Parts: sequence; structure tokens; C-alpha cells
Amino acid sequence: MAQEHSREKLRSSSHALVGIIMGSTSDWETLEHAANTLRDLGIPCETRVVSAHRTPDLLFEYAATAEQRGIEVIIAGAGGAAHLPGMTASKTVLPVLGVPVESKALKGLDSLLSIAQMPGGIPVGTLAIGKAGAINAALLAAAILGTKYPGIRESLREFRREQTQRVLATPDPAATDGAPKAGAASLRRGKKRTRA
Ligand code: RP5
Repeated sequence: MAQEHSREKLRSSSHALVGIIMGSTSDWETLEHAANTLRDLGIPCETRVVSAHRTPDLLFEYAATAEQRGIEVIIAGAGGAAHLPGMTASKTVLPVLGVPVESKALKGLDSLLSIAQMPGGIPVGTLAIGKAGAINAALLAAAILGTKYPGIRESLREFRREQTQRVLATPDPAATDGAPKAGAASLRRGKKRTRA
């Protein structure tokens, strides 16, 4: 009850605790998973397109003023020559979590390396490429905020509990699907199962 109350309080707060920025509107289909995850946890966030290459002055202004505007964690997603997370980190001491967007040409490997390979002294917490990275950036932001806000820590605990329950509720996907899978069929025929 107290937990629900603090989650509600956070939800109704207009002040964003997490800033989600991305290099292009084309990154939204990835970064929206971070925004949705934060929303589900009741964590207020703001979302902006801020490009390291196309709007460098805006990037500097955003990063330099985020702390005084009350932002406590920044999630920065970009693809290709993904300089947004690193340059943002260079202008603030707030934690910056980088999400490598899956690029067309190199499937996000370029984004991943651009974000992860920071020089010592300016850290960016780099997540996985694409949707999983966006979701995990939000969960990691929640974990960081949870050290200060007990309501967020409890929301995160609840998320984990529900996730575990969902997995345990479907121990055998073949049983719920109805249709026998190739693996099951070959077992019935007495064939050896091959390792994936
Ligand atoms: C990067 O270039 C953006 O983060 C985006 O992932 C990529 C392509 O941008 P668009 O050409 O789709 O605007 O800066």
C-alpha cells in the first residue's frame, strides 16, 4: 500500500528523473522500449531528439543543463557512428547509459563499439544492441534511482517478481501452443536431439 502510494507519487510528479535522448527520430522505435519500461515502473522521464552531429550545440546545452533541471540519469541511444552517449557523458557527471541502435549496414556492431570504447575517465554504461538494451537501460536507471527512492526500488522488485512468475507459469511452450514442435516430433520418432 505504502509502496503503491509512493509509486503514484512518482507517477504524478511532473519532474522528469530520467532524460532519454536519441540521435534521430528513426531511433525512437528502439528507445520507446526504454520509455515504456520507465512508464511501467512509474518513473517520470522526458524524451528528446538530440544529435551529436546534426545539432552539436543542442547536445552540449542538454548535457550541461540536465543536472540543474533535476534529471538524475540520462539514457542516450544512437546508431552508426554513435557519439551521442560519449559526448553527453563528457559534459555531465550524471550517469549516462548508452543504447546502441541496430544500424542497417552493420547490424549495430558499429553503434556498440562507438558507445562502449570510451577512453578512461569518461564512462558510459553500455547496454545491448537494440530493444533488449533499451529495456535494460531503463531497468538499470531504475536500479540507480532505487538507491535514493525506495518506491522505485520496490517497483523494480515487483517487476522482477512478475517476470519470474511469467516464466514459471509457462514451463513448457509446446504444451500451451497446441502444435507439436519439430524437436518433439523427432523425439517421438526416436531420433537424437541435436544441440542448437
Ligand atoms: C545516428 O544516425 C542516429 O542515432 C541514427 O541511429 C542514425 C541514422 O539517422 P537517420 O539518418 O535515420 O536520421 O546519428
